[in-house]
Amino acid sequence: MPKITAARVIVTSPGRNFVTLKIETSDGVHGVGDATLNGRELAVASYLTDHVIPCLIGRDAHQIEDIWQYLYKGAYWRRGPVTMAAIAAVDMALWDIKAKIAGLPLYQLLGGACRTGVMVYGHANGATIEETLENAAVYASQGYKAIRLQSGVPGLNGVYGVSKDKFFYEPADSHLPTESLWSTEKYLRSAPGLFEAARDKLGWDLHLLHDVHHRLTPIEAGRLGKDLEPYRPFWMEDAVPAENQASFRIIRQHTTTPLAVGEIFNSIWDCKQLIEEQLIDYIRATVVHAGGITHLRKIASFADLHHVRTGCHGATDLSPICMAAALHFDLSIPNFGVQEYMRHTEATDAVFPHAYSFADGMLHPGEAIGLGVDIDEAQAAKHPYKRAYLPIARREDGSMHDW
Ligand code: GCO
Ligand code: MG
Repeated sequence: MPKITAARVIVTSPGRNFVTLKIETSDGVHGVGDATLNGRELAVASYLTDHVIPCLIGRDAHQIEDIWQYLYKGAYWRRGPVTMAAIAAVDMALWDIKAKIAGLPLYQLLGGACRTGVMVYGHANGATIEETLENAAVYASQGYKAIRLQSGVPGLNGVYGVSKDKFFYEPADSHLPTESLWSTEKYLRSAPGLFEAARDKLGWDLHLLHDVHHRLTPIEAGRLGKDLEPYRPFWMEDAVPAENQASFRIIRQHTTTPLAVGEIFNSIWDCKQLIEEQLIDYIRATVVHAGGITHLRKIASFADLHHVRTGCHGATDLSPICMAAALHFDLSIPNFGVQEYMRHTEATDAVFPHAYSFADGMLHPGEAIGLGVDIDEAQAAKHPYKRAYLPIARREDGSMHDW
């Protein structure tokens, strides 16, 4: 049996912070897992180094399910983003090892390919509607079949989803949280115009998506969903903060716009009611933040029973390791919907050489054995950790709003 002989955490910041777990085995095979938790990276690094790695040494690397249960049940303190990102990193690395030993790309171990590629959506954004649509046209010309549209709101000094750099959107941009202004009234006035203009300019063949980033109440979300209906959006994402799952009933009562939620979910318990009551259409939980491939498969299987498809989070704060894991997963499940794909910078790609590739609006994990991604430790060492936070949002009266 391949025994776990060593494991270590590598923190690197090629433009943004990433936390990686590398597990080595007695067979000489190693595996990698993403453990990045944007803005709280070192908490997961410590959880792994101080509390998980000592318990892994000597274990049979093939026992993926048992190790998952051991780390989840054994901690006593279940769930939460730090714990679940740490467990996810172990899980990814062990699947990587198992597939490498089998000599197969991981998706073959997950049941094989259900599709020829994974449809992805890119991010078009701009300070104005015109700028957003120009940007969207560039994505369309690159072959994207699905595009997320975010635009500045007149009267607000910078809103969620609108970045300085058009192609490398990176919200965690400062050593202390920056502050942006929010007005629900102004946003609700401008958002439908973006979609109306988008259909005029881009036509009806593209899937158009929008992220509300937890900014609305259920009844406000119902109204926005209704206002967007004529433009047939692919989805409206994170319409409200989702701690209260029952609140989605109100949104559902008012609109047929498809709903997506879950990029910050950590386990099936965060979406059990949402899925069971068919209150959503897409579940956005990811490999890294929802307990790894082992747990995400459970969520996806449960979702499949309730007509819910997947739409995994894929922002740049998820490392190429998570992206590779997501692609193997996406390729192998029956109820895949779409995969978010924000390109990483060249510096990040140099730290994480990978086999996945983009063509015709689709990603494919490639045929390399394992996850098909690795960490170049010499490259990683060139980029020391740099504290960085996501911004916060305040309303016009100075009170805190959801981000
Ligand atoms: C998305 C997300 C991101 C998050 C980021 C936070 O839909 O891609 O909302 O933009 O803000 O991943 O860590
Ligand atoms: Mg989002």
